[in-house]
Amino acid sequence: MAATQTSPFRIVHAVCSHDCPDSCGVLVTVDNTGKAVKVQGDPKHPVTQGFLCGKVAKYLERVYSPNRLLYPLKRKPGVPKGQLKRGEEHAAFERVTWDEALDGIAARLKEVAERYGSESILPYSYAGTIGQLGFGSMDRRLFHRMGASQLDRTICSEAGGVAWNLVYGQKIGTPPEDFKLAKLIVAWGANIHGNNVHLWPMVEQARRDGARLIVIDPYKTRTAALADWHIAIRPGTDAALALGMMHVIFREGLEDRAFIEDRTHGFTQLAERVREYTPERVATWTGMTPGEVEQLAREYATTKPAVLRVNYGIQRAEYGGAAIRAVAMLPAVTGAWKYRGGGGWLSTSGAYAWDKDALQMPELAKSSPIGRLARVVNMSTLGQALTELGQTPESAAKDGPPVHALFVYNSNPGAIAPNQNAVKRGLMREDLFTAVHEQFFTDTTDYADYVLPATTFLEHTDVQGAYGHYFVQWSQQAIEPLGEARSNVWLFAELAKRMGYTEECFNDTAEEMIAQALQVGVDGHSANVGMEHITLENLKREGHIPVALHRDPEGAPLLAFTSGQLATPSGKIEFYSETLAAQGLDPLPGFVPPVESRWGEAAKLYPLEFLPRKADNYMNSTFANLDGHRKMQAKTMHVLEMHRVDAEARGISNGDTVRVWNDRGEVKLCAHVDGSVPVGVVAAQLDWAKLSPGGENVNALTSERLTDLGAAATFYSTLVEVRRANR
Ligand SMILES: Nc1nc2c(c(=O)[nH]1)N[C@H]1C(S)=C(S)[C@@H](COP(=O)(O)OP(=O)(O)OC[C@H]3O[C@@H](n4cnc5c(=O)[nH]c(N)nc54)[C@H](O)[C@@H]3O)O[C@H]1N2
Ligand SMILES: Nc1nc2c(c(=O)[nH]1)N[C@H]1C(S)=C(S)[C@@H](COP(=O)(O)OP(=O)(O)OC[C@H]3O[C@@H](n4cnc5c(=O)[nH]c(N)nc54)[C@H](O)[C@@H]3O)O[C@H]1N2
Ligand code: SF4
Ligand SMILES: [Mo]
Repeated sequence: MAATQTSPFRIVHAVCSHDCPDSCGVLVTVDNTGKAVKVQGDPKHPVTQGFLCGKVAKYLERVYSPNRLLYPLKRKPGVPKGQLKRGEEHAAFERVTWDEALDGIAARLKEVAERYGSESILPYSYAGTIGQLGFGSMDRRLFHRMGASQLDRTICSEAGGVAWNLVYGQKIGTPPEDFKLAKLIVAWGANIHGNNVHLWPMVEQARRDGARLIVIDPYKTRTAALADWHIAIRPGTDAALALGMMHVIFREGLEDRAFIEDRTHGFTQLAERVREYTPERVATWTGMTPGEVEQLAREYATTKPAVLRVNYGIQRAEYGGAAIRAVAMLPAVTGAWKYRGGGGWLSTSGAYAWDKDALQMPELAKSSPIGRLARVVNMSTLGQALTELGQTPESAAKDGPPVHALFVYNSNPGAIAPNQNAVKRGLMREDLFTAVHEQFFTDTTDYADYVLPATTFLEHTDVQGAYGHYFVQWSQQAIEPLGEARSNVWLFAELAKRMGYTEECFNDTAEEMIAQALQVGVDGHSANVGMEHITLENLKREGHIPVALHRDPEGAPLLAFTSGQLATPSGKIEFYSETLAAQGLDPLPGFVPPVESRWGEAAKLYPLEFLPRKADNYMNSTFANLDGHRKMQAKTMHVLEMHRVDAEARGISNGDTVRVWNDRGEVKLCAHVDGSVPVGVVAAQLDWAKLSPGGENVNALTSERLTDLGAAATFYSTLVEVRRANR
């Protein structure tokens, strides 16, 4: 957006790149010295509506924090790896130039590749930025060319994504703006107020017009506290509830027969399956009464439009895939998709047909030393990858070499990866070389050989979609990088050159790559269906442009899944999946209790179900190091929320220091009796490990067990026991 000639300020259109469904349009005010002086939500963006969340409203505290990493660092000779106290990190490192850092890293990676094979190099990244370039572009080009192991990015949404796509073929749904029109909103494992706050004004508008809000969440979130009905379901039992609702719906003839006939596949089998899910049986699993199951089913099936906001909470459980499939089928059973403001939404990311091949260039793997795409390592089992993979002759023969070099960016695995003690053991290995590209010293940089300074979204250019709305957005660099901070694109392009790679693609600029991501049908790449009208030029001019899926040519919102062939094998909404049957998996959704649940063997030793939660004022582990954000979060920090019954059974009173432990680890927290949890469930929040008492956070307790679909992490299927700590 052009600045007026006389104004001492410019306003730049950027996008909040944190891992949040809202992907807010951000207007950055920059003064004539080049300093950003204000960030505000774009008032013209229909979902941002001019406001930012509490975390990012204070963003300049992050950008200009005195603790930003400003130049490359190298571990001092002889200083062992391991957790450092906040403020003492600098002493472990010495400042080097970018040239020294890049040459040093390239030399080590070459040496590792020669000695152990290129697959012993593992990139580790997730969603520090969800800009298309920052998340995955030049980095993938480099690592494909290198023949480094590929990373299966499963830590967040794979179980749910796979499950949703099995039913609908595409991750799209009701536009958030249409929630205003709903008469019933069900937030199912979705903390709208905390994690998706820009949906909240739509919910409020609907409620002003008479809608009811039902929240299904074991934890009494801010959203649950504001609901008309909060169902504190037991963790991991959502599939049972959804199937029980269908049982009631079919028994009472509340389904939409015409819609089912026309749009779905496998109704007969589904109807047969749900017969066993009587409200009485469902009640024993979920902790609800049979009457509540019936009431929910009736209210859901008879209120129109009814909309589900399903978030990823329910798929961080061992059978989270089955749970999302079952819940996702509800609007197909009742025909809720036919009504504007009805239906539901897990993610909108399937609406964005970026040309990923152009961005990531998997064909470069052919020029790598192994001449093919490399093996895939699951990021949710990082502990195993660093401590077991390839470390016995059998594993080496089956899985390939051990990991000898780890390149971390966009992620803080020292805090966010499950089974933290295994991860730490791995990071401590003397024979592991680790480089970390970061904005701050974190739990992970304490184990790095090199720490490289990264830019924030104010300091680099990118393009972004969203998983909570339908607008492609242009994110323009607003200020010069602080110190010697550099973007992901810059770093991986430079590193490619130091590795000796001469392909032209390593010279592409950010704008060229954005044009590639948006290109239509070039070089045999797929056309960007629904994004054909979006170009770099008009995006720069407009700031945000809706994808075509969102509106038909007359401008009316499209009703998802109500017409045409879907991208499922049958072309219809699939209740029954031949794909799963062919893999020997249950083709229908069913309820199986997690191994780590009150029904599992381990519950004899560890009887409490643990929710290691996200903090409302952080973004996973991001922001936890900033004092302003810590202050906002202080009330529930390092607190174990317990039900009175569980506390009394253990002689625990409010304010007691408690040990929370299982086979994998232990954390010390302060008991909060009468917390926001039902009987049998305890909850605590994710913080940085190094800022937690004892130097370990909640992920010391979580496991590397994977979900039924998508091989994803199971943070919310964790059993623990709790005792008063000896003081
Ligand atoms: N403020 C803030 N916003 C965030 C994040 C953050 O850390 N802080 N993280 C971002 C990220 S990475 C993501 S993926 C998104 C997604 O965010 P969500 O998927 O909404 O994330 P969660 O908070 O993990 O889960 C949502 C709710 O599910 C509940 N839940 C847990 N287990 C169960 C269960 O078995 N059944 C049911 N019904 N509910 C259950 C949890 O108590 C929680 O309140 O949010 C993003 N937004
Ligand atoms: N116990 C528990 N564990 C969890 C979860 C939970 O709910 N409970 N949630 C899980 C989920 S859903 C997710 S998505 C993961 C998230 O895991 P991560 O994606 O690792 O998320 P963050 O903790 O936000 O760490 C991101 C890091 O990237 C850095 N960063 C930001 N922008 C850039 C950039 O442009 N370049 C580079 N190089 N770095 C950048 C930030 O400074 C930050 O340290 O955590 C998972 N872990
Ligand atoms: S974190 Fe989410 S709500 Fe906050 S500014 Fe970023 S996109 Fe918007
Ligand atoms: Mo996530």
